[in-house]
Amino acid sequence: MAFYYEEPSRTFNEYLLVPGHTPASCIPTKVSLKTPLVRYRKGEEECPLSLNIPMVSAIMAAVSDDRMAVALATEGGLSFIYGNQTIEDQAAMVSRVKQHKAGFVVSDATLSPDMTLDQVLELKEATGHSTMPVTDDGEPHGKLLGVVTERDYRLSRMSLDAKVVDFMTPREKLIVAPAETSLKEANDIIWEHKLNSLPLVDAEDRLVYMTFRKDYDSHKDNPLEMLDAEKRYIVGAGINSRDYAERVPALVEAGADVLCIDSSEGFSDWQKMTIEWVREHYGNDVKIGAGNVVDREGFRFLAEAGADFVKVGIGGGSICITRETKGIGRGQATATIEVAKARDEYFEETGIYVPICSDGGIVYDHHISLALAMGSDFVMLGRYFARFDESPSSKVVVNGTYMKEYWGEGSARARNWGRYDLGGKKSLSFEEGVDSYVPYAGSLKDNIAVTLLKIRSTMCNCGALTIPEFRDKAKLTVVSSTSIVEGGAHDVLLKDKTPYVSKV
Ligand code: RVP
Repeated sequence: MAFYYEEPSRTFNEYLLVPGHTPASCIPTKVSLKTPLVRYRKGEEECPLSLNIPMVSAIMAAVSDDRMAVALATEGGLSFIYGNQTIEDQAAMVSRVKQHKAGFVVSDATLSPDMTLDQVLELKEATGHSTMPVTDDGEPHGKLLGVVTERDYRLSRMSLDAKVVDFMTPREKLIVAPAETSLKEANDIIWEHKLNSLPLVDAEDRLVYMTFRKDYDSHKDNPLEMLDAEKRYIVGAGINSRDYAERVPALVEAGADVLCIDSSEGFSDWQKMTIEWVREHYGNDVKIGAGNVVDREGFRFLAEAGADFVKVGIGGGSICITRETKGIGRGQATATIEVAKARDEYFEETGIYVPICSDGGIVYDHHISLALAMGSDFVMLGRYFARFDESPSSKVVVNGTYMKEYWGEGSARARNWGRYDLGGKKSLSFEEGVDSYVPYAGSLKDNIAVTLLKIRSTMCNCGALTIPEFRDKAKLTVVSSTSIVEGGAHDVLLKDKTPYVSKV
């Protein structure tokens, strides 16, 4: 006979936090949102890789490319570059993120000496950069021959056919610094010589990085940046359980800091085999998360298989129709609560803490707080990030309003059938996701600042300054459907009738 759960499975919207005592010392600016990303022996060692904010962006073509990865790592989170693309393209995206050192830029507007003024203007228009290094081969790491800025050409007097070599500021007139120069030293040189930029070169005079006056300031403004030992941004990448023997080496070579098996349902031998392959070839050096699961058994299976973190959630994603098409899934809150208990139980037994990530179904900012209170170490979001300038999808006008496109990995548009693969030869597929629009919301930086302030404020309402403390102190209550109505604006005539589009 089938097993029946006694309680219905619930979503985040059915819960509220009951505030606790807030000591005077407990204020939002003092809250730390640092949280472990990968397994470790808690109490005995430091977690080898932690997030500075508990948010990662979804492994989706509409969400996580290299641009998103840099923007989110700057704020203290992490992106998993989507895997539904060729191995070469995905590795190239990872490598582009790793080439960004905080405050140091690999030039993406490099000129060769025989280019024309017309081409300079075109590149300026395309990249938005007006300072362009000139190298012998026009590549970002070629031999440095000069620099072109707006001060080097006069459009009213010069022919558009003029060659770069004839109007650039040549190498001998440039102030440069060695590649090992620290950001602080570079900034001192910039100030001392009243420069706007400073090229860093290696012993053969090849260009390594450009540093700009403004980048030092922005680096100082981002104290939570996720950086590796060489001050490069930390980045993750999605993999599948089919081509890992080729994909994983390419991603590791490109510098991915953490991998995650991307599958709609992860309680399977395919995931175990993928993790085992990684352990056999890389030991514990390569970090790999797995999922998704929604119960204790699923968690145990992946934790015992060696997963570095476990993702939780089936069918809760905003673009996901898995529950409708296949009838599998579980309310996201219930799944998170049960898997968090399983994680704690596993820790009690083994001394090993395997972080969990609640993935999908975050609609409001306070859902993130609820997920953390319920035991999630961090959350994965798709819709949330898809709305920002930095997401790879197009911005379009729909009925007079700016929207961004957002489609599921199981939609006909993505055709990421591998994510839903259950082995065997596949001749027929069906959709488990939709293609949609989400309201355009502006820059990631501005939005995430508000989201994080709300999370920190909620934590203070519960008297907590850290995520573990929040989890220990949280008191959660299920709310009735009528009290959900009471929670919104009610029994008043709203002056502003525009729908509340900035739902996060
Ligand atoms: P959301 O943040 O609610 O938009 O959900 C994002 C999550 O939805 C992803 O991290 C992934 O787990 C899931 N997803 C992605 N594509 C699809 C689909 O097409 N069904 N689902």
